[in-house]
Amino acid sequence: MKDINRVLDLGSSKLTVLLSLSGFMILVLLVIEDVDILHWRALWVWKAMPSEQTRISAGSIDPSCVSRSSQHLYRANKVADISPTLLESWKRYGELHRKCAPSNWTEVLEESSHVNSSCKFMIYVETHEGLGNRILSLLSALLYSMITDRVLMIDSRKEVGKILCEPFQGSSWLLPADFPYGEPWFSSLWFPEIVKHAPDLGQAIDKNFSVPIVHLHLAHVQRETDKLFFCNEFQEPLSHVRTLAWSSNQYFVSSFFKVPWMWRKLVTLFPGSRLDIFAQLSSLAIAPANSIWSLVSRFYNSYLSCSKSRVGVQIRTHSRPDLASFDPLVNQIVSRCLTSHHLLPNLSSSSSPSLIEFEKQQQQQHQVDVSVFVASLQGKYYETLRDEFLQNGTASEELVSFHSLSSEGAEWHNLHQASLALAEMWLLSFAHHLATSEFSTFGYISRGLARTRPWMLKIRGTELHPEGDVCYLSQSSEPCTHFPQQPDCSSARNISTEHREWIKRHLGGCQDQRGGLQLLNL
Ligand SMILES: Nc1nc2c(ncn2[C@@H]2O[C@H](COP(=O)(O)OP(=O)(O)OP(=O)(O)O)[C@@H](O)[C@H]2O)c(=O)[nH]1
Ligand SMILES: *[C@@H]1O[C@H](CO)[C@@H](O)[C@H](O)[C@H]1NC(C)=O
Ligand SMILES: *[C@@H]1O[C@H](CO)[C@@H](O)[C@H](O)[C@H]1NC(C)=O
Ligand SMILES: *[C@@H]1O[C@H](CO)[C@@H](O)[C@H](O)[C@H]1NC(C)=O
Ligand SMILES: *[C@@H]1O[C@H](CO)[C@@H](O)[C@H](O)[C@H]1NC(C)=O
Ligand SMILES: *[C@@H]1O[C@H](CO)[C@@H](O)[C@H](O)[C@H]1NC(C)=O
Ligand SMILES: *[C@@H]1O[C@H](CO)[C@@H](O)[C@H](O)[C@H]1NC(C)=O
Ligand SMILES: [Mg+2]
Repeated sequence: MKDINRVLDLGSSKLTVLLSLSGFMILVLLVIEDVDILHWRALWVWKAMPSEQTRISAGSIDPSCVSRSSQHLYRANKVADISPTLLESWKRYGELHRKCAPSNWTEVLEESSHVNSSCKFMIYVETHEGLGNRILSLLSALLYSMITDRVLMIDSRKEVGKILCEPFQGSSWLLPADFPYGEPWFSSLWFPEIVKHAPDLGQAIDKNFSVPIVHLHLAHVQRETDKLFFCNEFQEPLSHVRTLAWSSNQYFVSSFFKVPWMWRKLVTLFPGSRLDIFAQLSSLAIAPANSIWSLVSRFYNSYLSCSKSRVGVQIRTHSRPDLASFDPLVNQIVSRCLTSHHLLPNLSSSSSPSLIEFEKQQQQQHQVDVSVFVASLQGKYYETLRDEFLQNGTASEELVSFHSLSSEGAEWHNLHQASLALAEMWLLSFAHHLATSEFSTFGYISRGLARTRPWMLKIRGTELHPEGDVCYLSQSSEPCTHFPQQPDCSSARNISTEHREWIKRHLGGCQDQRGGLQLLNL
């Protein structure tokens, strides 16, 4: 952990920086040859370099998206280890995006003969949900688009397109301003007009798939006909439909692995047991835009980087009238989880433990031992934790500092809160140790980015038990699919033995949601 501090302490030794820069240039020259996408050079270079020499160099930073290359250097688990087949497929997918980006969407949607008939499209519909749900849905739509060779496009009027970088070089994933959007549906559902009137899967089946577009309704509640999306037999006919629209709030990647056709594609992209799919996909496709990254980077370097260890705590309650209320039981559970599992040192039982010793120690070296980043809608959790540690100090006399970026007080759907939420997800992901809330998609994003198994805080609902087991270690860094669907497929029994064995090994229930489905990866 010391080396990442050194990495960011660029002023400390100009000589070292110069030496490593020249080494870096040679490596870049060696590596660039076979990697033609500028953004990904940095990833390759890191893999080629021993971690001790990793340096942020201006040469490797894409000015239009600084976070893309830099974010990995801030993580405890620095190397963005991406499966070579996935990287290859991502490069091909970027090419497809460039070749197929249409100049006239009316022509695409009317299936005009002017449009290259080998190009197919996926419109990601940004629903009215928390940011965690929207990102999970986006990554699911992206992975499905990759394995079905569909160009993924997103709504340029909403938030996701504003807070994330463009993932493809030389091609935009934003639907253009002159896209035939139409009027908002009701007050908040900004479905493009064309999507609003599009047939759903059931109607498409009735029409034998001879339709220009199908709207896939893949939220947590689905009609029987919507669920048929997860049946093997409908994948082939769907592949002939020019445009699909994806509206969802779930991480369906786990469910994809149950569909034989998708499973065969996916196991080549993610071979072996390295199933940190969220981490790999997000490191390719989702990077905070510069406006958000500047906040993240400034916060990290001001408050978190100088400590020996970093802890991320995300406090999100569910199933209660006010999700942002302060509950002393929640506070007790968080405190207890952090100290009993050694994420934080124990509090001292008296308010002034050997003050003289402490004073001497501070005069010699005054480095903060642990910095804790707390994310919650309710700021009082952060304040209470900070005050406890200020008042009592720790039994070991280690220093713990607490930090929080926002305390919004309620959940709003606007660009400002989405920006803060994204920044906080990323700041959490830089921690060496994480404690996140059960059932929270917000927490799933931070652990997925961090590629780590967090401690799961048992603070869901109102019947809380601050004695006993207040948290447990997550079985996986992958998000839980809260509501995997149980479709009634005619092909249900037609699963190969190999596939069945794979499912038994790599898919399990979730620890924080009965009936959930999760990829087990670590
Ligand atoms: N800035 C900030 N916003 C938060 C925080 N917790 C919740 N929010 C807001 O509330 C929304 C939470 O929704 P999600 O991101 O879907 O996460 P979740 O509610 O934990 O997960 P689900 O219950 O599965 O929906 C975010 O998009 C934010 O707008 C927080 O700690 N910080
Ligand atoms: C797009 O195509 C439609 C149908 O062919 C046509 O009416 C329209 O003028 C075109 N728009 C532009 C900007 O070329
Ligand atoms: C149509 O798109 C495909 C990519 O899917 C490309 O290979 C082909 O060259 C394109 N054809 C034309 C006429 O542009
Ligand atoms: C449905 O479409 C397929 C090809 O997409 C065709 O082979 C089949 O005959 C069609 N069936 C009906 C009833 O139209
Ligand atoms: C912290 O206190 C608990 C008892 O409350 C004890 O079991 C544990 O060992 C202590 N941890 C350390 C690091 O001293
Ligand atoms: C903090 O110190 C006070 C004495 O000032 C003590 O009563 C209290 O139990 C201590 N808290 C903990 C958690 O040990
Ligand atoms: C069963 O699966 C095999 C290979 O996966 C496929 O060729 C066959 O068409 C499937 N049969 C049915 C009834 O879906
Ligand atoms: Mg939510």
